[in-house]
Amino acid sequence: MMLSAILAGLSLTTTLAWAHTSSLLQRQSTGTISHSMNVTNCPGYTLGSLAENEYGLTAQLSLAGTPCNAFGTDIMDLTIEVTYQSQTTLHVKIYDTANQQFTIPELVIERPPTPTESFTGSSDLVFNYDPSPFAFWITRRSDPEAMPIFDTRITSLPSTPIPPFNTSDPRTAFDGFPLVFEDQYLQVASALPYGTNIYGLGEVIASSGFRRDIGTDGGVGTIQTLWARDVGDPIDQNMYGSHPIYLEHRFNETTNTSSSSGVLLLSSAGSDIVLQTPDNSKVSLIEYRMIGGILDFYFFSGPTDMEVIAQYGATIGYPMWQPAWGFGFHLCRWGYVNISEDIANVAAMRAANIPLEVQWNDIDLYHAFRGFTTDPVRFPGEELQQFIEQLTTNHQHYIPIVDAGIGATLNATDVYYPFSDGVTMDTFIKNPDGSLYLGQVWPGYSAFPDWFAENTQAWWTEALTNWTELGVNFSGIWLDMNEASSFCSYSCGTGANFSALKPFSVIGAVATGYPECYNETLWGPSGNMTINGTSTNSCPSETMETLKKRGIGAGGEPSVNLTSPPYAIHNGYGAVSTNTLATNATHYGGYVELDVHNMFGMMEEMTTHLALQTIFQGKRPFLISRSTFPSSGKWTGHWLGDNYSKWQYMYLSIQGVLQFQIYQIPMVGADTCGFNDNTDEELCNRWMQLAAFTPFYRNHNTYGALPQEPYRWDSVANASRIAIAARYSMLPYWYTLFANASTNGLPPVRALFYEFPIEPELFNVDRQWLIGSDILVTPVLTPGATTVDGIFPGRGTVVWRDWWTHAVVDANPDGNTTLSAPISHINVHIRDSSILLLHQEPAYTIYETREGPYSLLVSLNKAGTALGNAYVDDGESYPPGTNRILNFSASNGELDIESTGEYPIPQKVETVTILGVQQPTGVTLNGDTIEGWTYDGANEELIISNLSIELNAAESKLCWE
Ligand code: MIG
Repeated sequence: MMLSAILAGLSLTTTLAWAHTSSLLQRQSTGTISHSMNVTNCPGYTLGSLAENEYGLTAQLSLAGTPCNAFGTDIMDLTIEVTYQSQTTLHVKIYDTANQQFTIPELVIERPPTPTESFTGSSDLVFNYDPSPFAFWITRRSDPEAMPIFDTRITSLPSTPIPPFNTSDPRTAFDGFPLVFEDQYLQVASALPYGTNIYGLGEVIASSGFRRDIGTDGGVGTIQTLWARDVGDPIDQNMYGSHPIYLEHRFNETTNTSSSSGVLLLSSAGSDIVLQTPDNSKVSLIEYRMIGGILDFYFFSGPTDMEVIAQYGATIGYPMWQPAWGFGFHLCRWGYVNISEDIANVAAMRAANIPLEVQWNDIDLYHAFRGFTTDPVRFPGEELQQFIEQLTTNHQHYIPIVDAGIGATLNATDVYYPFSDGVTMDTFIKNPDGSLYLGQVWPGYSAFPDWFAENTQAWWTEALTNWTELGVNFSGIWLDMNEASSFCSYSCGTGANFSALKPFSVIGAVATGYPECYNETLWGPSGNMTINGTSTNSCPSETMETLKKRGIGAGGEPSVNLTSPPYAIHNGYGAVSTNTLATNATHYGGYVELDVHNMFGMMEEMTTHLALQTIFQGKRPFLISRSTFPSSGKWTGHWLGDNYSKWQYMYLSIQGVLQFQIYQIPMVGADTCGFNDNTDEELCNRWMQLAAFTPFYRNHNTYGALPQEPYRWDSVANASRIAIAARYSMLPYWYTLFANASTNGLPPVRALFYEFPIEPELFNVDRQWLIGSDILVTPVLTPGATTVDGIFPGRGTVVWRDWWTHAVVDANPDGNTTLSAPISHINVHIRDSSILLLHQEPAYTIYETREGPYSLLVSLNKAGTALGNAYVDDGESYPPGTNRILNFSASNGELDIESTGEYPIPQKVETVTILGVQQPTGVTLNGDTIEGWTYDGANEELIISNLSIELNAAESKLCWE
């Protein structure tokens, strides 16, 4: 079928009338309260029927007394399953034995398979428990006496009053931390070392910085709410994504050692996660409060920060492979209102000689704000097509936005296939009565894809495919509004005056099919159908085992308050349905929005990624998306949302980039120069430079703000050319780091302490970061500055050299060093002991850059040694085709290059720069004398040029003496 952008009789001005409510900090009214609202009397559980097996154990937990029904109904019978998943990962799952509570289906997030060997006697982590009252704790096998990594035996600790949601909220401080497992409220808490270092638990912009605030004596440091929300980058509130994973960097002052661990609570439930340090207790603690689901914990043993992050990746899935071009510079704004502006923009970038890899369009592209359309007047298909062809010819790319809400048609003559096909193919979220659920987004009343529905993948792939036929030959996709955002609350379109849109009458029938394993006893009569002799309710095949086992969640449970759960999470908008879908909206399979809300973005990312794999056979998709969840990195990258053109937000973007490395979504970056408000020359100058050293590099601006493309000011143009050239020369390094992320889960961007774990002065550092282990970035973050203070890790043991001049930094070993930082200059330093493969001639596009020759940069340490490696492939194939691994090592005046793999690298290494060399007398390559070298004594720099080192050769040897 064909998509048509022709929308008969539709006025283009009607749809902006709704106020965007993102500034409304309306609080939730708690409604009728029939619960005790206190956990003081919650009885906890008793463990019985313990059965050990090869991989761990299972047991039953029974409620140990009178139900407290604090914020729901206590569940009497629980099952605990402990699985020693691997050497490093321990899985503890506590669920209701009846399987009514929502559990994330395996089809949505693939879980690690059953272990192939037993780790019960050998794993790094050990599960310990008390049967009555049931409590568990996780220790390191190597150090059983140390304070556990996680420890729920803290019921007697005094607690600090958690600030209530609002002053009339009847909830008071909880007096203890019993294990509570109710249908609408789950609570579990663990002791942590006093004042320990916690990172993660976002998405958040934390006023405390990258390191989370754990509170001081008697204080609550952090209430992190997880509830996906469309909101312009607030501080210390819930926002777009939900990541119930933390990294603990535990430092022992006495022994001067550190060991890190990680904890994932794999749940999509709306949650408050509280970090606090109770009075006089000499411990800190973390407490989870969830409004549904089960307790599905994974513990990671580290013991390094990098290993914790990698182990988390091994559990939920490593990040997708990025196409090389994705590392280019991206340019976007809301308000390129016609194709001429795109064309002019691309030309202006070229004229200013500022590399532009990807031109983006925002919703301006759409006809009447409807996704998968193009405006026939402002973006005529043929012109758009020509424009994109021209980009393609120049090795540039185009990315359009896709909004989650699908505009509903207005009347019978209104043609819009993404909507009408969605209705026909039954791909939209429903009201509880089975009618079409409608919210409001830019196009007006809008339906929302139900990513659980059977036909959604086919429908979505077709919508994207058809869009390319309209001339939108995109190279990648930008997913927005997928919290999902709706500018009204509850089912705001239902009952609206649409002459042609009567719920369900449009498709003329009530749905008759039901999900696999539909249980009539639990959920009522199904209108069971028989097709080909098989009941449509039956559990069809073995692969559906996990479906059979999992609970369907709140939708299937009696007397659950879907709209106003008794425990009010600290959602910044108040009620859980505000500015998003109604929490009683229902999904295919019987799931309710309340249970699956936090996964809407991730499921859209998965569906879109799979669609792009179909459209671009054999090529790596490129996606950037706003709302994320564990495993999102398998499908997408992320931008940090609607920040402000403020210095503060430029600084805050660093913690965002660092956080998303933990979340296994390493392709991340902020709207460079700032989104909301107008930017200025100085901020944009600094920001264009800063962001060039973060993974996803895009300048994006809001509607109506002053233009901020880098060519708008000469100084910004200059600063951008400098920074982009450095970025493009480092591309082989970035690319290698990302290959490591996709194969091992290692984070490309690192907090300083990951590399220097026993230097406590680094634990709070989030004004600097490391790219891999070898590049240190120290940006200017304040206006009017000509210097910047930065710390050089290693306490004097590491030689840090300036990226631009190669001069050794005279670094203060005990604190900050003040560096010169005039406008258009960003401080970047190279660690010693490192060897980087670089592109020698950064060019206008990534393609042209990759076509050019290589160089090597060797930064020797005081002992004269260095190491490095590089992963090289064609930069676009999926699954990745052949590759080549280059291993570099230098010592005793010799640089060895070892090359393995099948991928042929036509480009040669033409220049080798070696830093830290004493005056040489001669240079040889594979035994042959080389003449073309120069030496700079001041920088101890040996530059050997006009080389032609063949990277396909198994071995090469460059010597100097
Ligand atoms: O309601 O598409 O975060 O990047 O420019 C605002 C318009 C919708 C929000 C995104 C922003 C984008 C804007 N969108």
